[in-house]
Amino acid sequence: MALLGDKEYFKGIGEIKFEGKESDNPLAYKFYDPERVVAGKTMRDHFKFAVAYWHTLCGTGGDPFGPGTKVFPWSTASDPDQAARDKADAAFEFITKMGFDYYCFHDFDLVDEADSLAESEKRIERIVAYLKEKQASSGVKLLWGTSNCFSNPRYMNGAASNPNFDVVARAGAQVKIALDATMALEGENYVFWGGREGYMSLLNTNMKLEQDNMGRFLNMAKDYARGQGFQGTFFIEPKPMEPTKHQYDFDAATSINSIREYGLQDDFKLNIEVNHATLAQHTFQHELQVAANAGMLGSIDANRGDYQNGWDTDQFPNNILETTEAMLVFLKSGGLQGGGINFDAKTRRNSTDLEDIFHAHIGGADTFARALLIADAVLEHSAYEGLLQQRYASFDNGKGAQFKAGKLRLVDLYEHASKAGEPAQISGKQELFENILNQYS
Ligand code: XUL
Ligand code: CO
Repeated sequence: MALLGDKEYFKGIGEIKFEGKESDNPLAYKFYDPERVVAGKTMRDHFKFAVAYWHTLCGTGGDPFGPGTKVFPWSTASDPDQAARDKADAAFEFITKMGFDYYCFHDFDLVDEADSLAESEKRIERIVAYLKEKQASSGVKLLWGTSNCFSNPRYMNGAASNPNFDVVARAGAQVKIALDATMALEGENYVFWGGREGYMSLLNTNMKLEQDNMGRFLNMAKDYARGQGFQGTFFIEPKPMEPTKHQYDFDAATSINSIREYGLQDDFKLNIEVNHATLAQHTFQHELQVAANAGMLGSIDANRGDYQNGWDTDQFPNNILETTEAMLVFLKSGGLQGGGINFDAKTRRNSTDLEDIFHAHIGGADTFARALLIADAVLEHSAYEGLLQQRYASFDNGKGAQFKAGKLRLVDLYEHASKAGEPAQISGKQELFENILNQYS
């Protein structure tokens, strides 16, 4: 076993501390105060912030029009095991300096995939042993692991939903290895994001067979992990499209239906991503609410889209009002079930200083912290909850309460309406609701 690395990658940057809104230090938190208690819990425990290995340690800014622009000092070794250890050293230095407690990975973010399955598995086992030591010495934990069953060309027609059983089996082998790695590192959850699980054209697709195969596949993965003693939660991460034209886990409602259809409701919840919500023509808060209503609000992939672009730009969160509306749902539904807030976001292609990664994560954490404070104040001190209750007051007593309790028949509605006459016009007062959010911001 190689010695744990002692090289410093982010020189000149120390631990990021909370200094408050008045601080002019760009490398300090203005709102994220980890130990501050809000609504009965510390900010640290509410959020469980995590760093996404794939963007922060691996993503050098390549796009369809040009190669990466970022030169990462941890990506110089030609030996894959050495490169993986260097990357892990940089990851843990960064996470620790941010004061975060968690990270998330895909299998082949940790180490490059080898030519054979057997050698890939060995590489993963070696880096997992190294990460285990890094976790033990730093206290940093694994929020979730996942497998990348979308980048390798073998998955061009899908992974679990591939029309060829050999590819389905290969994806199964990969998921088994990724589950083993996640369990060895005491990962708290495991994610399935089906980047290639969907179709480009219905003409060449047997949708029913593909979806049933995915259901079988997820059950096999769950049964295997449970058999090995895994107690964490499995998450489906919905996304409507990109890279496929139509992904099967389109949005929260679609994914909840599949979870129930395939009998996975006791083990699976959702990982809601902001930019995936907006690509599905929903708001982030809508997707959170749909998940919460089903008791399946498991985790969040934090980022933001762009109002003008129709693709997954994965920018760091900075929209206070959008995040405040999300935090209202978050607080009212009792937070996340098992998961945390993973910054599935990348710095822009021309943000090429190592320091920019710190600015990005500081901004993301501060956005959530500020939004949480605003949402808490709105719930505790404003007229918001009263106004919302008032809007539904007709179900609190009389016939409305009987209806809500399931005690009326259609003819009872007929009789009530016949006596009551034309219903009074009642304003929805949207502008007033919006003003309250603004007032507490
Ligand atoms: C892709 C995406 C993935 C998942 C994990 O849009 O969000 O990074 O979070 O596979
Ligand atoms: Co994501």
